[in-house]
Amino acid sequence: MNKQAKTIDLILVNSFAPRQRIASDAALENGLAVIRTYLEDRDFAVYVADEQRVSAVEDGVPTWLSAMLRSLVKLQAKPLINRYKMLLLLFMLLTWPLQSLALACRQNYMDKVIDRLIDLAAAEQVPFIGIKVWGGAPFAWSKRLSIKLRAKLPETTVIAGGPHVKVYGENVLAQNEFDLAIMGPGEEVLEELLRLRKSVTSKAEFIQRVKDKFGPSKLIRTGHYSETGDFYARSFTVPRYRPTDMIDKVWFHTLVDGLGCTWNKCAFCSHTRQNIHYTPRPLEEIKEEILAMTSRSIAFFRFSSSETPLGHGRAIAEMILSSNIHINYSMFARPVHVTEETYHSYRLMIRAGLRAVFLGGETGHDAINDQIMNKGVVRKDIIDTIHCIKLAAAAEKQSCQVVLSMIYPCPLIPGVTLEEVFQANVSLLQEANPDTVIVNPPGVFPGTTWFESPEKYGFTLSETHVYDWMNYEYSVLKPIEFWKTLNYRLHDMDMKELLKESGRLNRQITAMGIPINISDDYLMMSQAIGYSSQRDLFDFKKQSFVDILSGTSPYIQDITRRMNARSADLAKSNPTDDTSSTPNA
Ligand code: B12
Ligand code: SF4
Repeated sequence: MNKQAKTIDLILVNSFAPRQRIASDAALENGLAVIRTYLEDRDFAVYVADEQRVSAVEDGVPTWLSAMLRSLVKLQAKPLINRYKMLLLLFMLLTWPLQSLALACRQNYMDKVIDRLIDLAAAEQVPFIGIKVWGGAPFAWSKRLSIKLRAKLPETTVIAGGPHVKVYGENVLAQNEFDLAIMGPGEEVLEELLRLRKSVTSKAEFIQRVKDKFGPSKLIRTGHYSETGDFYARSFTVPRYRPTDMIDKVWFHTLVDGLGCTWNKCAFCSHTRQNIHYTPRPLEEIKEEILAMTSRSIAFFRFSSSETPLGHGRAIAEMILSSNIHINYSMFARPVHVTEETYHSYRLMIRAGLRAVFLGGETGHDAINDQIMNKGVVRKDIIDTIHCIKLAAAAEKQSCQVVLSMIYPCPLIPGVTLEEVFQANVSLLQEANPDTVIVNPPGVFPGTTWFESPEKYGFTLSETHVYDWMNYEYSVLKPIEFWKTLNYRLHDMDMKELLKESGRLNRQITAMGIPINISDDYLMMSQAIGYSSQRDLFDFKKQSFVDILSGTSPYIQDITRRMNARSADLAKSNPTDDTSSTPNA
């Protein structure tokens, strides 16, 4: 790790898993770049440690082992072996000890990263370590880092933040895992904490001052998560990526186009923990951020807000077109009651570079969507919105692919059977024909309506439910039947049966010729390198599956190289911007 000339005030660490979780795991690390940029502009020295890189899944594993695993996994995928159950079983048995060895090597490597971080913190006497915590294995790793670091450097404060804290809030601190946690944007509150730390001489004094200022809880809620409205998130920061931030990464930038969602009422959704529903980001700032990125060869964007409402989406598209900006982007959207205006909005957005939409549909059964999901949309809206996007794309002579997200199985209401919901889902998909579908089993997250009244919805949750889910490691690239099971039930189904049922729908979808589990950001980028047919998507699934199962990355590396080259090409065709010559570039 490179030392900085100035004493480091804060080390920011991205947590990571031993294996890939989705194909775009190694997206540009926007959240930590935002915090670093904001704090550096206020004269703090920040060091970012980010192991989340495309080829990093192989780090720590001997080359011979990776090569052997890859060959065996490839053989397993061969139709001849796949057809004979005994032969397949034999191959799986052969692979199993190698898988365990490779995973042990990864764990060992991950522990070494912890030691290196502790050495750096000790050498520089760094007062704060901030961890961007992701769920599952990265959470376990974050806890190991925190425990070991605090044992060795008791005066260093460990602060957790990022996606896992936004979803689980105070639960990430239930066993004193970290000194503090921030639920929401971290940049402004970290500035405050750093100043506070400089004003006292010991960690104990600092923690006391934090309590005096923020209250007794070790969880500080900021931005839209703040309960009082007196929140820290007065500004948006355009992050400055450095060349090292871009090495071995997938060059798409997550652009904060706004915060939250206008509906904010779905019964299962953890985003509803935000107290303010939706705030659009000013267009001028969005423009500035896009141009800052294109000046760094980044022309692919994933909008971050949980929903980009049509009005704001249209305004962004108008700004992009009138500024002669050339980019590709993807976004989350809600199905709507389609009108002429919807069609024209989508045409405009597609003209401006919209290439993929992640649409939350949840189910094709209207009564379930209403009484169980509280989604606020009906089956017709889902079908019409998908058709509208397709028609708009055809009219623009462009491709814009749709990922439809569903929850199945799900809680039921009297008079409706699971089979009826299954059939309603299948017929929805037949009519809507999305490009890809993601089927999630029903997760019960803290702060959601399902979590508040589990019995009303037919869930039986164990005492350790939240803890189990916080640590639950899964990968959307793996068939759902291979996921680990936890102790929770829905109606008369345990988790094994729930996963089996999700798997049944997945198989039906695949049989309909629709590929499953491909994220919108990947769709948007792969189209740019000519992968647009369903056959291409199936091929992508097959090849990336070999990577993930073997813990290797040749395919993802290859496809990333091509996507990044395309990103750089597209970026060149954009207007230049003054901020590109910042000293940190
Ligand atoms: C873009 C995105 C991605 C990108 C990640 C890009 C990136 N580098 O962050 C990609 C596509 C790679 C991705 C992947 C995954 N994602 Co995602 N993703 C999102 C999304 C849509 C936006 C996040 C974002 O960029 N926001 C804007 C930036 C500025 O915010 P931020 O990164 O959170 O950072 C701010 C704060 O969190 C805070 N902060 C961040 N780090 C730290 C650290 C400290 C110390 C402090 C104090 C503060 C702090 O300050 C930052 C600046 O304000 C959210 C949903 C949403 N709308 O929030 C889901 C979401 C975060 N993802 C989620 C999931 C489940 C996943 C996957 C596991 C997908 C999967 N099912 O396999 C993978 C995991 C990837 C991994 N690395 O392990 C969950 C969270 C799960 C969890 N508990 O960890 C979310 C909330 C969606 C959901 N509701 O399910 N994702
Ligand atoms: S699922 Fe989507 S639409 Fe529903 S509250 Fe969450 S972000 Fe909003």
